[in-house]
Amino acid sequence: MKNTLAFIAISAILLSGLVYLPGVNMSAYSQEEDEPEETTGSPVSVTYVAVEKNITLPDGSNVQALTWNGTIPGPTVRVTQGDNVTVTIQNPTNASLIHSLDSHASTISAIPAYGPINPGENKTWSFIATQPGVYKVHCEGNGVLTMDQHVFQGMVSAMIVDPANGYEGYSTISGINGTEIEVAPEAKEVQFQFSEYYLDENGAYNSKAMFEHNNTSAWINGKPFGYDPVITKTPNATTLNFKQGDHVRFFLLNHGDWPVNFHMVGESLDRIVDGSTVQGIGKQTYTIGGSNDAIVDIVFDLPGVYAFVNHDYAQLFKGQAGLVVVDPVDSNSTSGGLNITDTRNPSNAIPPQTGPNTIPVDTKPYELS
Ligand SMILES: [Cu+2]
Repeated sequence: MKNTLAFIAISAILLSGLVYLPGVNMSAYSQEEDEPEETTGSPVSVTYVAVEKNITLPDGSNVQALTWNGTIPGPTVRVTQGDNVTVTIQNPTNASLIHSLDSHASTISAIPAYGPINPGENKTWSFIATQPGVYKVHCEGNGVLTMDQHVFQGMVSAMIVDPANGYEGYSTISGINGTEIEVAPEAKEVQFQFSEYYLDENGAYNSKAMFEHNNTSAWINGKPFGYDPVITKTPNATTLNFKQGDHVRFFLLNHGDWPVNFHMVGESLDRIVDGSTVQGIGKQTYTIGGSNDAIVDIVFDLPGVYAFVNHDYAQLFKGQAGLVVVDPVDSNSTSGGLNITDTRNPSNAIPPQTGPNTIPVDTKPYELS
């Protein structure tokens, strides 16, 4: 009861916008009066539109979805460290709910920037993308009230901030002889966003299940088992496809409540960058907590079939698992042996814009919309 009262009190304060901290001049935090920060980066404009719609999951079940721009997850935005990003949020007149937007890439006062936007209203604010990483973008509902519902019904997306000097300069130590090695900055790139669904039989949000951490399913880029046409035989699933010797950079972002213990069955995580720091070389698994991210580089030395999983068995078997197929450089293809005829990569796993060290790959449409 105490907790409930505290929650209501905090929510009421946030809703009213009347936050008073003793000894702090709150008017100094008004974003409207601030001089723009100086930056040598480029101006970038991005628009998020709140779209409320029904979405069908691969198993045929319905989600009464809340989305940014009509897909789960919403559009990935890619900027460079130092860029001046202007965000516009539109809540259309036909929307039924108040929405709002919180970008973890921004360091600005949460109030008023992330505050409620009524149907028929817009909001615009700007920030400098100061730190590289893979950042969560999400709805905060109405002054954080119902934020959980909006996040778990799909209102999340990613903002990748590339380092100003690209993905170079991360020197590492070889596990065999202890000498310093460099991982080449150029790589094929993949984004995996992780989260959970908490649904009733009609696809509506089940808050009781969320508070009990009892998710209906777990997803990568919106789809439970969306990259596994082989083991689970998920309808319309598609693998990721690479060539022997490819260096692949995985941008990982966890929107969910459960941690993601990221593991690539059959490979080691050759380099893990967390924030601006190398946190591991040749590790088996890296744990990404709720609303956290990491960038993992893997070189696929041998052809074969590999599985990326959340090595939490409950979440793995609820949908956070998929396959990577690596074809040999020059002999019979592995993908052909699995009857995979279209080896282009799914569009929702490949960042839509290239970065400073991107090796582009062919994609095929694969959104959840
Ligand atoms: Cu919302």
